[in-house]
Amino acid sequence: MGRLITLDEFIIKRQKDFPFASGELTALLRDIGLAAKMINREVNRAGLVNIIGLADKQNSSGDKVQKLDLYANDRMIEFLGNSGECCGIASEELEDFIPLPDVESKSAKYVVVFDPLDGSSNIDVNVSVGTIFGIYRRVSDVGTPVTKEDFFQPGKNLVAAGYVTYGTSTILVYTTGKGVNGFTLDPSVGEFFLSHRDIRIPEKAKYYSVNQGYYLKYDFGMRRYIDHCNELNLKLRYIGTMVSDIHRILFQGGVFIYPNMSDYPMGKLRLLYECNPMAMIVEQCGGKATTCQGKRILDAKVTDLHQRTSIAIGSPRMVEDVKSFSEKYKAMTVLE
Ligand code: AHM
Ligand code: MG
Repeated sequence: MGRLITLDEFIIKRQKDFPFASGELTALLRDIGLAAKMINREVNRAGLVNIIGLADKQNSSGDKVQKLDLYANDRMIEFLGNSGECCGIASEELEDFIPLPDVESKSAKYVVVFDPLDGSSNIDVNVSVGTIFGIYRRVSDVGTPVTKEDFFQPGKNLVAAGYVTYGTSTILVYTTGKGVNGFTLDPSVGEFFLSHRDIRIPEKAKYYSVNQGYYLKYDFGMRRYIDHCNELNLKLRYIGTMVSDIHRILFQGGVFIYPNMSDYPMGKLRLLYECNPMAMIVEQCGGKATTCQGKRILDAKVTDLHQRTSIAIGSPRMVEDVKSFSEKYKAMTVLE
């Protein structure tokens, strides 16, 4: 067996694969890896240091403590802001984007979008959560403040995307458009090591992942698709953290669906921070990511930083089935 490869070594080795290879994207990915280690440390200590729960609480020593998702948000901003490679960020936790000033008069070319801690409803109960990120090249002129057009790019313009899952192990998975690789954190040495090379998603599988509790809030096509999964005796797996559900699907196959529903007619999940980066990763693994009506997620026009979309993502044959059911019952698509 060869020597273990660290995330940093791997990123540097792969730099030449990238069309604009100048080391900037490499440095940016490394900074995100560092932020992930900080977030991981805090996620692991959350129960001990009492930073779960609501913001603005005091801990037992009377210090003000921060909610974990805000902590994660701050670490991402801090590491990206000091990198000198990122000129602007947009986060699920912030209303508007933030332009970042030049660092040491270096003008950055990239903007980063992220969900600092996905799966917030699971934080307090020790169920796995994750960080999702996507990187675009800016479209406005280098050296000027970023504009909203830099963020309103379709997902197909992403130059890199990734996620970190803080589960039984902490795993960082990323792509720069040449396949997908995963790295597991060895906490004893504080390094991510290459553990999952060139991940490929199974064509189909015996798993489906959807919040079936909302069955009656879905349209007829979605209800019939769920009935179909039940008739086939497929196994339902739903963690309630998109990152973790999709991470499982990358290896075991299956489909993750967050449909349009009466409470969220456009779907609940965010296009920029959640769906686009995960769609790039899944497509790079040979999977598919569409709306529940079959439109490719990465082609969706972005008109709002917090735009929502429905999503069906995972094994290609299963994502196509979702579209077939939507088309077949289109005439009956009434959300009650
Ligand atoms: P969050 O970013 O506020 O955590 O919300 C997104 C999460 C996803 O990770 C998950 O798939 C979904 O919301 C679960 O929603 P629900 O509880 O409605 O099924
Ligand atoms: Mg989220």
